[in-house]
Amino acid sequence: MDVLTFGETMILLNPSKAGPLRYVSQFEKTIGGAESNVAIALARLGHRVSWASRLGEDEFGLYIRNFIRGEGVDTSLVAFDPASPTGVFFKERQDGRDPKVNYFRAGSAASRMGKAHLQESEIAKAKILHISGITPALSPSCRELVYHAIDAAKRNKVAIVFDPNIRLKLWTKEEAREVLMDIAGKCDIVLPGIEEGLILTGEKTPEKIAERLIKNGSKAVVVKLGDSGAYYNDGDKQEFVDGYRVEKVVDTVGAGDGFAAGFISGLLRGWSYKDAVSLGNRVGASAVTVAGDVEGYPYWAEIAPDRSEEILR
Ligand code: KDG
Repeated sequence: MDVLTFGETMILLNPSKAGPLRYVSQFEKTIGGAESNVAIALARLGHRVSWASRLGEDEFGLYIRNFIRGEGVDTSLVAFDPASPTGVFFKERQDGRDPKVNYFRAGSAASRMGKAHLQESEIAKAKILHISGITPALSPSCRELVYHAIDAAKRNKVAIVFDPNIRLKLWTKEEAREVLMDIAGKCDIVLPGIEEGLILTGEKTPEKIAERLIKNGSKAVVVKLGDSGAYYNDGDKQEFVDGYRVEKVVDTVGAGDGFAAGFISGLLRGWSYKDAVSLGNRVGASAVTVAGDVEGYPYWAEIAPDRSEEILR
């Protein structure tokens, strides 16, 4: 296995028009979840990736599992819970701005994940463990699972990539900062957005944010800067890497996950940090051209048509 990731994926209901949801009568059903977004994008780039989770034993749970499995992601570590439902969320479109997000996920099947859910032997099989800061905000048992996964990865020398993914609808800034800084300090590579960097470190510039996170214990940091690209500090070298511009931004949700997948793909290919970050920028940019999270992620053949036969091992 190249990458193991775990977290909650929900049914995403996208409104047919902009404006307050009380005036919207039609929605399109798809799925949304940061970690499964990363898994799907990685699978499209040609990697072997497993997504572990817990879903309700209901129609929505089956739909999510089948969708993700259909994208070529290993879902053998997905469990179905007969006692709690699959989470749901609605986007609320606001013209010219990112959509608002309305969650119906409290008490969901995924929020009941815990330590027992992910065996150390499964974590040991991966080259990279991807963790997002959404999971520790879901419940105390999910937080325990995150720490368990980090400890197991460390014992088995599996590199850990951490995306803070701060969701202020799930907890306060203060709580998020305390828990996520602690987790970040235990992870090898941290991928904050610039605003997340400010929340975590109190610093405003990418250079200072990266410096603070390295002092906090991480080996490398990449600060995402939207269409301006990204800045990395790998503990040795620091550099800004240009972004990719797209013609029309429809919805930026899913861009950070695309970035994580592109960057991880570059690392797995043994590329330099600069090239890995650039691939991250490219995959992230392709996510913003569509309303759903994953529809825009490219296949490896689109990235490198001349190397579409390349098989990664
Ligand atoms: O990164 C995209 C996700 O934020 C979105 O799909 C929903 O996972 C999600 C969350 O918990 O907010």
